[in-house]
Amino acid sequence: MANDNQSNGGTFRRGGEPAGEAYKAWLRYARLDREFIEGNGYASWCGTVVTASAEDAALLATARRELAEGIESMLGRRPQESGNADEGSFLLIGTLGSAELQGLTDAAEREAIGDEGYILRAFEQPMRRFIAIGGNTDKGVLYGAFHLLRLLQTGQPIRDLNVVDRPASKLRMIDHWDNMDGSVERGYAGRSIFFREGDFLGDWDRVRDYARLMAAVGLNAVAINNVNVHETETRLIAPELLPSVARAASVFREYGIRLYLSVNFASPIQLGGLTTADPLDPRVREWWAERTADVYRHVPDFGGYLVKADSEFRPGPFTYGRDHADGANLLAEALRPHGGIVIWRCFVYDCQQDWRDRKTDRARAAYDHFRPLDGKFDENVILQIKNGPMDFQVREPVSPLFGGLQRTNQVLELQITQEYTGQQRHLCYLVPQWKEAIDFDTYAKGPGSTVAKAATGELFDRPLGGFAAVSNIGDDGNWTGHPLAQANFYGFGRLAWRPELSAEQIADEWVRLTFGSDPDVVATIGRMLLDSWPIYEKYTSPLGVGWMVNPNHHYGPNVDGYEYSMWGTYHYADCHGIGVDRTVRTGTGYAGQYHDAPAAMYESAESCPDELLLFFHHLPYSHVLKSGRTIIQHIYDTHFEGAEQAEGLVETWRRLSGKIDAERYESVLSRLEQQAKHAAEWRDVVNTYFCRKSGIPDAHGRQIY
Ligand code: GCV
Repeated sequence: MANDNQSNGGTFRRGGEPAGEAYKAWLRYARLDREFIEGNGYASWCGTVVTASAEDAALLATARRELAEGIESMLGRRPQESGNADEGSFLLIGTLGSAELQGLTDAAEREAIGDEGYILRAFEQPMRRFIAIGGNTDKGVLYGAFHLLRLLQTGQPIRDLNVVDRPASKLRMIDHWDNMDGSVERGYAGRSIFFREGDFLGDWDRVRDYARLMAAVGLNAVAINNVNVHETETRLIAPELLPSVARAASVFREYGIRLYLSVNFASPIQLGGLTTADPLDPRVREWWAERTADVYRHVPDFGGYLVKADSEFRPGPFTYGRDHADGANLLAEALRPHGGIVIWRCFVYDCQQDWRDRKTDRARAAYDHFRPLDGKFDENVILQIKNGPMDFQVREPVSPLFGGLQRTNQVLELQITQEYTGQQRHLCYLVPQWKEAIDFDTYAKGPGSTVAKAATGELFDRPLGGFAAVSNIGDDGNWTGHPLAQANFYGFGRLAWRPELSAEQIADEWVRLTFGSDPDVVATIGRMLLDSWPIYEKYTSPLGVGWMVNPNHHYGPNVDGYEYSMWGTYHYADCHGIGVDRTVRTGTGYAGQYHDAPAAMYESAESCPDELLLFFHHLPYSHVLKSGRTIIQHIYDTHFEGAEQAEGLVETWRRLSGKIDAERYESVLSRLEQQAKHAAEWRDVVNTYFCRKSGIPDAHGRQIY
């Protein structure tokens, strides 16, 4: 199976040259062992591709091309194309309604796979043996093709293949925070792949390569511009930029991905020359209806608008004394005739708080704003809710809007880009963090009411729902800055498709696709990934305390960096203790925003899990944790441990020398070395701060400054 460390091609080309290994990411299609190919019958099954006739669907052509190129790269021989499904050995691709595939499934199965699912099944018949890749739609077929390619690349048996699969949710989306000057807000992998100097960059080959990577993990939606929509980006929906938007949309369309745009709520003023953007003003409604119709003239399958309103100085309905349902429904009305949707963000809070004010709690804000509006949003509105109530910190509880909103479509927003988790200089595999959020039980309808079910729409029987995440992609040759940060993008796509996959499964799969199946490589990188978030948490933020970072760029330790600021981000450390009292009894009442079981768990320091203790409680440094250690000793111990483990990652990686191509090996090594150095800085700053503040020495007498 694939255990070489150079692949043999695939479709990626950069400037006419074969792309580097890192560029190919999870679509390397490394050459498989000859013996393995023979032993598993790959060559005979995959020697010919038959496309079911009478189909002219665009995505079938994409599926056929992907299969041809992937198979050629892995098996060393390009499959033949044929129209003859009567005899021989072949892959049969097509929609289930076609004559060739019609009899192969029953109605129940066709129903089960929905619009985007597929069956993947091996048939052995007297005159012919074939693997059918069939979907109700050509999009399903494309996903099925990528599934088969994944099985081949990871060396799975295909002889008795029988897969019936569909995505858990309708919306599986990537949000880019790309600006048209080419910068990427919170981007750590170079510049935008879409924009440069106020215009589209026009590197459509790269955009196509990106669309392939997305489709291969089942993603079906992309917003290409930052939710902070500045002046130039406001014009993305104006006539002069729409042809380029259409061009971008057509590239994504080849891979079944719909394009969305982030829009400026004040567009009617800034673009339309009106004096107001009041959502209830008929002129404003008319303006949005007309502009939106024009967008659809250019992009008939345009996905819709993503909106950040009344948040961090962005305009919104509050200016006009209207609420967020008024704002979202305004755009929903404009999009409805065209089948588009509004994705409206719940990241709304007071970012000009007075730090002396101990009553206002930013964690409460999203729920306080949106819970009263439950049921007031139009059917084509989806509320996009960040996983936690604050802002993508290393550790946060789940937003109580999950389970709190019962009559509103919702989508879970995660952050792949590592703003607060090491900025792609540190290794931090985020899938375990996301899994905790996705698996969290809200108890909204009793036990088993998980966030996954709320987000997919299953829990409250909502028509729309899904998962969105902020991209970590840039124009770096390896897409993500840190080569191992590709695992986060891959992992998000896989989870959005199937939230019940485990972090371990995803890591294992990603490593095999990306680095080959050498058992030592698979085990080592898998372990490094799985350990990385706990390690990062140890040397940075203890027990649910966040924000101990340098203001603005958010890299590196600064314990009081946000303590006396206007952003509502405090830990309240003094000489006695630390943490935010968010209980109902004595604190801000945030804990009461959850349903009974989680609310009770968080309300009491006894039952609150250690890792979130200081998020919910203000406690003395001498408080004893469930681990048996005091808070202060926990801070010291974890910071020493975390920094040591970060150093350990360097050593672990070095053992893979010679087993990984030099480009990726060196690139990861240099980042791990930086991480180890920087983890020591975190350790010393945090330990010293708390030692000085508390006056309590480390029980083990280690060096603190
Ligand atoms: C796009 C955080 C980030 C901002 C980001 C914002 C958001 O505050 O620091 O860069 O803005 O979240 O999600 O809107």
